[in-house]
Amino acid sequence: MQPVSQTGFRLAPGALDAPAQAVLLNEVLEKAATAPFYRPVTPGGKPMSVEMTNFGPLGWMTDAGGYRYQPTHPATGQPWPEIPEVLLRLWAELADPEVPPDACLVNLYREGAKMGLHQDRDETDFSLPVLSVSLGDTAVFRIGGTSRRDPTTSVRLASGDVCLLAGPARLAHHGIDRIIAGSSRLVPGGGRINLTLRRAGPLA
Ligand code: MD3
Ligand code: FE
Repeated sequence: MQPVSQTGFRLAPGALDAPAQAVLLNEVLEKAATAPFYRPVTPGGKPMSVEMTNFGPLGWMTDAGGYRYQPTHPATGQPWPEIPEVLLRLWAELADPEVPPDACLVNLYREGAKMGLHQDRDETDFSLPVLSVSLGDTAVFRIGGTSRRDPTTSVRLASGDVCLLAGPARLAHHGIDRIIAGSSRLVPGGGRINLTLRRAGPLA
């Protein structure tokens, strides 16, 4: 495997300063009041430790029916809230100025939550990057290569960090080993919120 610095993985540490983090978090929590976080269940029937909701035209979900994108919240049946404007601006600057994202997955990690090593392959087209924004407690993130057997490296994602996964890194295996509880005081009740912007549907 190539070093992570050559695979299309770009980390912008502290891209959002403390006030910008607080403003974004407020907007996320406000939108989550109408599209509440819920605990998804894997196709195999196991509840995930991460809680989720989505913003935008399409939201990623999993249940007994499988992994997919859908336009409505599984519990409320309502369309997902709009993607926060500040995230659309970040996407235009860092990911693609022409094609907007159509999906923003919001992951909530309370103490002890993690996400196993996986690839993101439920999108129609993998040519656009994925952009991720971290808020709250620091995460120990693991990223490897396109083969599950490729070696992995560990990277800490702290509050305000933005990372871009482009090119070969777009299909890299990755996961969250653990959250460092108490490393930030941003999220009420403690924990970490990750926002991931993607183009899930066709490009045109
Ligand atoms: C590397 N989320 O939602 S964000 C996911 O912190 C997911 O909640 C993690 O993996 C989280 O699917 C990691 C950073 C990230 C996002 C997408 C990627 C890394 C990625 C797609 C390809 C490769
Ligand atoms: Fe992922």
